[in-house]
Amino acid sequence: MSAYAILHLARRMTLLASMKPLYTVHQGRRYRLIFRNASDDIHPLHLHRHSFELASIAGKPTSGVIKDVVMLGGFQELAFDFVADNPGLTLFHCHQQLHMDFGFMALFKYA
Ligand SMILES: [Cu+2]
Repeated sequence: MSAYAILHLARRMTLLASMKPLYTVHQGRRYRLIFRNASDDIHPLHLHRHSFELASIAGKPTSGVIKDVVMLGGFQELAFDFVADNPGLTLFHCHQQLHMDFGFMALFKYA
């Protein structure tokens, strides 16, 4: 691992350690997250420690599609549902490192 990579990793770990939960979920409840991408960037959305069911993508309803990462295309909309069934801090984020560096991430906590 290069010195740059080590510094970058240390910076990310410091950032994650300093994050405060943005959303509170209740164990056993089902939540819908709805996204509208107002840019032409692609966002690989990832929810840690949980799977989610894709509810719609690009205006098309879906069911039975279980994932933990989904690509939100440029100027696209999507929605997914997840059940809060794994207590603990849970990170949601875009998988593009630059987008994370600009803050495209949120921490969920259980009540
Ligand atoms: Cu992104």
